[in-house]
Formats: sequence, structure tokens, C-alpha cells
Amino acid sequence: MSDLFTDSANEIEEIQQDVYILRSFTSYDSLIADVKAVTTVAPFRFMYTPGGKKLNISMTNCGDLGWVSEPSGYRYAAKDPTSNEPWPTMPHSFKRLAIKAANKALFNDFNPNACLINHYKQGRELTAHQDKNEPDLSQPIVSVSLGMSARFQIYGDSRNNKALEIELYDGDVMVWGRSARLIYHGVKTNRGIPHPILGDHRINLTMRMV
Ligand code: MD3
Ligand code: FE
Repeated sequence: MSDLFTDSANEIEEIQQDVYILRSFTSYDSLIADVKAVTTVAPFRFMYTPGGKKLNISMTNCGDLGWVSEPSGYRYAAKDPTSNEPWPTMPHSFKRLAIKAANKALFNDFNPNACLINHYKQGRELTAHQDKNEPDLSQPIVSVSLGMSARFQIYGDSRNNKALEIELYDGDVMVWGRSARLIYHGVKTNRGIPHPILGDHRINLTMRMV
């Protein structure tokens, strides 16, 4: 039971089947040093879609493999194509956080080896899509929202469905697995109160096993 004085950081809520949210599970403040360590070595960059269009969200990765979009297609790559060097190691703080969140949703053998980091300027959106480039769909995806809040859209099994919308704030962590693993989802533009450090920007970490 929650009351005024209960610390929400320890609660997990299943907002729809197999979609879990942990509010205020972390914060940009507590991850900033590790985010910067990664983005200093592998800066955010705009990738191109297989159709040749520039994505409107900049991205980078850390871990053994990183998600890459190129004119030739999507793939998980061991090297950063910009530098031709391996991606930075995934910080222990990221991995620990993702495993702890997954465990709360009863995924007990989640051990992410890939972390995609998305950077949203105010006004940038992510249109409805599925994440299906990962080989083992029995493993969940854990996402961490940092900075300004955004409206997340859950469409379910078709992008033509009416979306369930949920506001994601700095430090909110979500776990998506099982029946929700292939749902269509998207992100609407950042909104609300500027973050003390990130201002009207938003950063999202998605951790995966690939
Ligand atoms: C539901 N990122 O990188 S994270 C993505 O806020 C992506 O940057 C969004 O969608 C963002 O692919 C949303 C939440 C998320 C990530 C992966 C999912 C939700 C998911 C995979 C399956 C189902
Ligand atoms: Fe996605």
C-alpha cells in the first residue's frame, strides 16, 4: 500500500500486461559521470535510415555491441562506425540498474551487453516502431529516461491502434518483455519542466541482450 510517506522508488507498477514502470528508480544526477564518460569517447551522432533519411534523434552506444542504422540497414555492431573502435564499455552503474529493474519484473537472467543511448532535443519525436533486431525475444528491454519528461506512446500490436500515453520523467525505468516485447511504441516531444542540467533535452538508455 502506498501512502504519503512511502518511498515510491521501491515500487514497481505493471501499467499493462508485461510493461513495468519503476518511477524515480534513478536520476540523471546519479548517472551523469558515466553518461559523459561514454559520450566523450563515442559522441552522439545522427545516423541515416536504410531509406537514406537522417534520423532526428542523435544516438550513441556502449557495451559489446551497439545498434547502428545505415543506408545498408540496421545492425548490432561491435565497433563504432565513426571511429572504427569498439564501443565504450558499458558502465557498471548502467548494468547494475538494468539488472535490478529486470529482477523486479521477475526476469532473473537478464544480463545486458548492449546499451543504446538516444538524445532528444526539444521538438524531436520517435515515430511508432518495433524493436526486433535482437536475437532472443525472451529477454526484456530495460529503458531509463533522463532529463526533461516526454510522452511515451504504447500502441500494442499495430501502429494503427490508439496509443496508451504515459509521461516519463527523469529517473523513470521501464521493463518490457514477454507479451509486450514486440509492441509498437513511440515518443512524443519533450515537455514540462526543464531539467536543472539537461534543460529541455532528454536522454534515454535502452539496455538489451543481443
Ligand atoms: C517496448 N527508445 O531506442 S525507450 C528505442 O525513449 C526506443 O528513446 C525510446 O524506442 C526512447 O528503440 C523508448 C522504451 C522502449 C524501448 C524498447 C522497447 C520500449 C520498448 C522494445 C519493445 C517494447
Ligand atoms: Fe524502440
